[in-house]
Amino acid sequence: MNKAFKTLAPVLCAAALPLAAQASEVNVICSAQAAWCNMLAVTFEKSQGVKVNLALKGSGEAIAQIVAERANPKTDVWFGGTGDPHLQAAEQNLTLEYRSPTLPKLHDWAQKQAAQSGYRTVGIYSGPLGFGYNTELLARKKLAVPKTWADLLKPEYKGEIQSANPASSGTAYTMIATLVQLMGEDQAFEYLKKLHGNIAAYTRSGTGPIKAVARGEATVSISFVHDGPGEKAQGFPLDTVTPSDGTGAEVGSMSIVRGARNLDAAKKFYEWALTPSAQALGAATLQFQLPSHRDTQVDPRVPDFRKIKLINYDHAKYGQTAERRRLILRWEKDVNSLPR
Ligand code: S7P
Repeated sequence: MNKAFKTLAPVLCAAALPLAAQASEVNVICSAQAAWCNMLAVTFEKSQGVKVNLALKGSGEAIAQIVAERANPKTDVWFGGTGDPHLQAAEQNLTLEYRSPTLPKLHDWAQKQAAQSGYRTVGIYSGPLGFGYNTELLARKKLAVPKTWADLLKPEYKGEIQSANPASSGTAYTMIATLVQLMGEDQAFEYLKKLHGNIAAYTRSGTGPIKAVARGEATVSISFVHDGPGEKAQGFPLDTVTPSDGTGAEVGSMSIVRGARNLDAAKKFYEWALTPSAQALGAATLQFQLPSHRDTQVDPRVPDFRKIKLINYDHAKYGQTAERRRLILRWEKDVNSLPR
């Protein structure tokens, strides 16, 4: 055998292997909290023998990256994050149509998310929007627990509230879409202008405000309430409440990127992430969203949806690229430009 061929033979043989046999890594953007993402990566690697290259990004940053990589995708799977940007990615043909055999075993809201995206995304968890508050700070400042959206406008909360910035955060966009659905658009923007006067800071990421409240850097946050029990379990004086006048819930989602380089590994990760044992890793890392697989054990600290006044959030409408862009632009122009 010629020397050059002998050297190249193993490489050539590997190149001739079917893609599936070579798929030993998967590139995942994870938009849940770091502890959960890391646990998913380590457990998947150990149990399935596929290396996970993990990038941690909030929902807003994740969609921006997937749009930027459109011509040359480097991401295979996008796990977690609010559902609206996943629907946007589907609408922009950035994600792959894939019908999981597990779909019938998921809660209706998770299946609906899949159906309304043309099966380009799927619900993996859900969680309601509400308020986090620092119990010690509230007591020290003699402030009442806010119970309604209107309560947040009271003068005594001036400079006490943190929210994320809707331009960068899926959580904050969920807040705008929720208020628009609750109040009607013009009234919601009047509300947001008044709320702006009471806001101490807008954070880049959706989880920033509740962490600041837990650590005593702010008194009240507008946050997903499932992020509360994890902070409390770490010893912070934090509690949560959902507004009694109604609120929205996210459908945290998962999508496979169209043009994924490691498609077989991507599908393997996706199917595994939908299993009850993988979904239980959320609560194991103190993340208390409601899991989408009906057989996943539900931790008692997961918010009880039956006790929350939920609006019938129109994910299809508010997940549209044009609608999201329009509402965020209006927020920038009518609200964020105002002095505080
Ligand atoms: O993991 C907690 C959580 O609240 O964060 C996710 C999301 O990445 C937040 O993104 P933004 O920073 O863009 O708001 C939520 O899906 C999830 O429930």
